[in-house]
Amino acid sequence: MNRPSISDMVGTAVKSVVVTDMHTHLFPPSFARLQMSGADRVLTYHYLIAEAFRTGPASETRFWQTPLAGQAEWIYGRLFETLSPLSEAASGVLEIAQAFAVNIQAEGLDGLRRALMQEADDLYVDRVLDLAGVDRVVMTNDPFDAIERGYWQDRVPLHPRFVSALRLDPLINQFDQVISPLRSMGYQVGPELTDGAQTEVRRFLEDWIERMRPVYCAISLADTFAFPDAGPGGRVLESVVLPLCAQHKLPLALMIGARRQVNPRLQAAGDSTGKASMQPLERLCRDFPENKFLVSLLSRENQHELIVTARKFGNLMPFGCWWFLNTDSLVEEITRMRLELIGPTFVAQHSDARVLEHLIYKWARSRNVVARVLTDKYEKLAKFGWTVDAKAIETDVKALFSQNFWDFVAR
Ligand code: HDL
Ligand code: ZN
Repeated sequence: MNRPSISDMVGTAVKSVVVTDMHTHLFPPSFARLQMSGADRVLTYHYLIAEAFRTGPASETRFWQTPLAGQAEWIYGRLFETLSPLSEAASGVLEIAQAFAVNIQAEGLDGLRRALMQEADDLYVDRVLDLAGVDRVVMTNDPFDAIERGYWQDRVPLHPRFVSALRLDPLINQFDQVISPLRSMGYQVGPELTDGAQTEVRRFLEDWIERMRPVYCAISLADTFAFPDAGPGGRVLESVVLPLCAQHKLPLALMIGARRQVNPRLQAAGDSTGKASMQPLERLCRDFPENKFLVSLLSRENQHELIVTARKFGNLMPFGCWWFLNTDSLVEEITRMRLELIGPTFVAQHSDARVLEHLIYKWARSRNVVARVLTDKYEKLAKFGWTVDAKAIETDVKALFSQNFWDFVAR
């Protein structure tokens, strides 16, 4: 078993594995006002907005007042015409263009506009998911978003390759701001989190679990997340969300380390990262053994200790290389660490895609990096006399890109 033959087997398995993308911000075409696709959406990805504002003086106010097409043209000028598109997100635009046979240097942004579909229909969605080798995408569904809430209440049809996840950020992080929307939806809650109010919050969650049928519940949390916490969010988490998730056998995804709006002028592009303590996570995994936790941390400095924590708790499933960590070099570093410390027992990646066509470059990159790392690891097994065969590699690769997730969320 030499390296080239191992590399071929790994490459084939990783290239052909059908991925479950277990955390995205994508919506199906039936959620028309929230669904994002097309060249102008690709170019105005908030990652690219942040990068474009580094290329010289510019007014954020004027940018936000500019219509979408103008925003895209400005970003294109700054990131593709003045300098080379060397960043992960900028080069991702080239990979999307290439997938649609667009020579963007020759055809420019209009060439991409002609090739991509701004108002995606189900056929286009299937085409892009197939191009990316993605079977199903898990959404981020926020019942506190009035537009999204309307689609669910109207029972609009859901494309079969879109799966729901119930996002709870406002309830846990801004409880005072959800009191009014909850009351307007008919739930008797007030500023005091009385037993009665907790019962009503639980009824609210039961109703949305029934409506959305989520595969997990999710919360993003700041680097300063503490547990237990005497504030309303901490009490809702401990007294309502955890028991409810346990009862429904719903994992809770904890995405920790997001420092929101460090630069508000950049809006969605204005968030940053911070190193979190592992202790709240240890307490949750230890003291709530009947709960399951999907966990992703945003700080590079947290990655090793997350994996060590995962070695301590089987109800902790590390997932993905989140947001600022989704770059070739950091996906490689994190995937190596994970394989070396917990073997193929984690969810290798999620895309966090906001725009449909993002799936194409985000998954192509992750496949390449994971294949490179796995080849090294299988070559080592062969060196120690282990028979490395295609079937075993396929099983491991499927586990990393899909099966570990579905096994973990199975009820
Ligand atoms: O909170 C989250 O789910 C993050 O992924 C944010 O949406 C972030 O803006 C993002 O898009 N990261 O990729
Ligand atoms: Zn996200």
